[in-house]
Amino acid sequence: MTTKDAMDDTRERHQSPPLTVYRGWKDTGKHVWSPFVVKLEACLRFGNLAYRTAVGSPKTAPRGKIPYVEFSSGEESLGDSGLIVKALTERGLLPDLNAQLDGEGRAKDLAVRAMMEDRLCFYHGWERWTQNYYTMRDHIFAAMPYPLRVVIGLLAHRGMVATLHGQGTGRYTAEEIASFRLEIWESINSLLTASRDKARARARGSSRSPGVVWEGEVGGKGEGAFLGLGRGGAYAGGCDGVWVCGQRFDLGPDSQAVVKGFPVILEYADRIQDRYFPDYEKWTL
Ligand SMILES: N[C@@H](CCC(=O)N[C@@H](CS)C(=O)NCC(=O)O)C(=O)O
Repeated sequence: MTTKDAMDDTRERHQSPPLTVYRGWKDTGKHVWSPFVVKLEACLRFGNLAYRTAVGSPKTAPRGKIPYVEFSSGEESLGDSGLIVKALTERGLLPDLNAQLDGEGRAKDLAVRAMMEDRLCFYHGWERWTQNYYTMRDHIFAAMPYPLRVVIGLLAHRGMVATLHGQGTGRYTAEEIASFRLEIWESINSLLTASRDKARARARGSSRSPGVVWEGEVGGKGEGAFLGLGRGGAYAGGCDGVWVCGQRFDLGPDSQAVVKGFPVILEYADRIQDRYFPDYEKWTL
């Protein structure tokens, strides 16, 4: 057992976690390749809710996708990262992570999440499944014997291409997709830069050292360091920064090159990683 495994075990034993998060892969001590899983884990950590991880599979998932969760009380399992967070909040297990946002902040939060989940996600899917097919196949289906992997891989590829065509991304050229993707990362970079600059300006007017606390980031328990869409406190984004953090693990080479061009995004992702995932292997581009 590695030190990380031992840390996980200890954390789980002492806090007797009320829920299990099924992540699709074992990968103890690491982020998995699903940004939705990373998003969910981040929300749980922002809210200081202990959990254990397990592999699971889309085949046994309530909505056919990972992540999904099960409660130790034996209730029905729940799927969909956003709906899981909502349900946990309604049950009083997780604080409302957006509690301090006003209407405008919530609207921005929703807009950023939609941009990442309903737009960038498809560009990344296109990059992974059409431009880096073998890497994707061999990671996703690593547990299968090679001949089966070839067949299932081809079926998955066909399904993904059909999905991308139906959704619309599959009808763009590679250049068009590259420009849309860049536009999104530029927007994230602008939000983060504005957030950091506001925090620095605030810090100049107080005894805090510049750059220590970003807009939207506070030191309190369970509060996140996010895009700063909120009013100077609490977590301010559903999965925006988590995507920045989480997608580092499944970015295709072109996306990695794009993100590498934005030091503020990298710095931000490092902060999330160091603060909330110190027990996970650190990723570098
Ligand atoms: N809206 C879902 C999306 C989850 C999702 O797309 N999961 C992917 C992995 S990133 C999946 O399980 N794909 C397997 C499949 O579609 O068969 C959420 O927020 O949880």
